[in-house]
Amino acid sequence: MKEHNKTLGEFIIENQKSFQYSSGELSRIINAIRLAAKVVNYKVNKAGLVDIVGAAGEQNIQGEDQQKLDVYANEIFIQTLINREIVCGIASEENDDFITVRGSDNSHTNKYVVLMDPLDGSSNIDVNVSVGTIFSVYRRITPVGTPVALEDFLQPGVNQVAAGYVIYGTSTMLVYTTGHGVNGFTLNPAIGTFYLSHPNMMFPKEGIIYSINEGNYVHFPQGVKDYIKYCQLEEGDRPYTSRYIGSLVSDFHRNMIKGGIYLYPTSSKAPKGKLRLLYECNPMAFIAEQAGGKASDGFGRILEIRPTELHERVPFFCGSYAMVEKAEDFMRNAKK
Ligand code: P6P
Repeated sequence: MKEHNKTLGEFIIENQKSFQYSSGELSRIINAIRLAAKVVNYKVNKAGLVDIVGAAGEQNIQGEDQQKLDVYANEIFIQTLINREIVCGIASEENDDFITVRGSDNSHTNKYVVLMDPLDGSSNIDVNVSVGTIFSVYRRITPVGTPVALEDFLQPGVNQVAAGYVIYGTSTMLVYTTGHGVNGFTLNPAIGTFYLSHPNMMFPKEGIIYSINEGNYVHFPQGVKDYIKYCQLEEGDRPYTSRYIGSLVSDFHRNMIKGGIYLYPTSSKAPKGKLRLLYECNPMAFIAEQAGGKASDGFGRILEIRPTELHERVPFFCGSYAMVEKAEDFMRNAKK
């Protein structure tokens, strides 16, 4: 009899011995994400039917109009993580400051911090385009028993113990890594179970898809302009194909399966880039490297950047290894 596809729960149990810390801790983190993803998925799929679409009338720290689903997703992920008694702190794109989380015994004995973008690409909700949740997990570095501190969140990406994303698309998937490869699980909505559908996901070393908002072309650094012209050149396997959904999780996920590069460079409109280091670039970079890809700020490894602020932005070049290397070459040569 064909063995059924492994469920996420079975996968976690099978692999928790490879988690560098206590086995149960990983399960509680991923189980919290799993439950929250199912709840948010239900609302995202109903967005056109219930009064949950459209701006919530507030602005987040980024000065972006908060969509009601942003606010809803943020609350669901925060509450689910708190209830699992595993985190001592949470940082979110939607919250100006980090949240200190006490255990049910009012202590500060939980050992993990989670940073997240609860609903990335939310401006696409009203037009029925895929959106995603991105999360990043660290072990705290301040003493257990004391309140979580900003330095627990400002760790370089190389310190992540887990990272992943949920993509609410034509199907809903949870894709994550704990440093031992990348695995993708697809939700069967009829029974509310995630099944292992994409084991050991790997970026093709090369690809023919480049993802960038070319509307900003005139504002890009010369190296990026040169790379775009290289992609459009009639030579070898070029011109490449331009695919840009405007939803990082969707562009990243497609590029990881088909091969490609995503670029969000600096521009005169976004002098440090647009994407946030801690809860967008670092988790996606961890996944990319675990899948044999590469993630750079145009000159150096994303995961080695030492953060200084919770919501800091960095330029982001991420995807198939050879394509990111090529883009870095153009950035370095333009500097000469
Ligand atoms: P632009 C969504 O707001 C996001 O953070 C990413 O998901 C997406 O790739 C990017 O911004 C789109 O930004 O400036 O091209 O609309």
